[in-house]
Amino acid sequence: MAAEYEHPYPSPELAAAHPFVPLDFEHRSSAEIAARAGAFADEMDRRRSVRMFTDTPVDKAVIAAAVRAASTAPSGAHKQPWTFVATQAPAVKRAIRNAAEEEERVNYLGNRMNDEWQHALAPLGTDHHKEFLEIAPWIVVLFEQRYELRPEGERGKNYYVKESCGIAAGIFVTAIHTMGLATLPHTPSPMAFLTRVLGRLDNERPFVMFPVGYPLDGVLVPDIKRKPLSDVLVVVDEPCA
Ligand code: IYR
Repeated sequence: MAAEYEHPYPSPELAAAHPFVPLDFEHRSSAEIAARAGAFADEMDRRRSVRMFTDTPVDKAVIAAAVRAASTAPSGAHKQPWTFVATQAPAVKRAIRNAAEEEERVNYLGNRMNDEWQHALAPLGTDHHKEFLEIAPWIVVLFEQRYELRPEGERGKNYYVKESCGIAAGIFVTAIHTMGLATLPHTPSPMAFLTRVLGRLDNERPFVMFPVGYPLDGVLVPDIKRKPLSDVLVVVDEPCA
């Protein structure tokens, strides 16, 4: 079924001014689409945030592939406003763990998180101990680029930075799970120490960090349930107003 477009994209003027290429796309039968859709959702439903990793090494190439996947995320004006900073160096991981635990000690023990927040976290049992930051073979920190720093030093504007980085983070988590490793989106708060420890410039701000590795054998995870589809999907068939 070929829909008729009054305003085809790209317009001939646009195509004359900027390069366009044919979409690389594999057409599948609706049966295959349905099977893949269900299989993917089932696979993602097996993903869990993990807080106990082994120290088994993971190849740098595998981390690079996860970042390559994440960096395909759609972004505002295709600015790709992110930098993934990865480390497997024990001294760097130790510095990150120490600084994270210092901040979290204030959060948990110094009452920087209010009672409602601590209550919400109680079933997860998180606390200020972050040993996994030293034990997991890799820590990957996603920095958002608040503005673009061009090679000559001028600033360029980035757009929808948080949204873009959120999508990139989602693809990173998906890549790590799909390849057979585990991670935890971790946001020790505040995260400014990551800028210092990892030597980043002022245009970058830590967005989220990911310890990555193999889950410890027999690791337990909270027995949480996901919201039923009926709670998270609303299909609208008529305009409401
Ligand atoms: N950043 C803290 C607290 C924390 C907050 C939320 I919201 C979580 O879902 C989990 C933890 C920490 O990492 O412990």
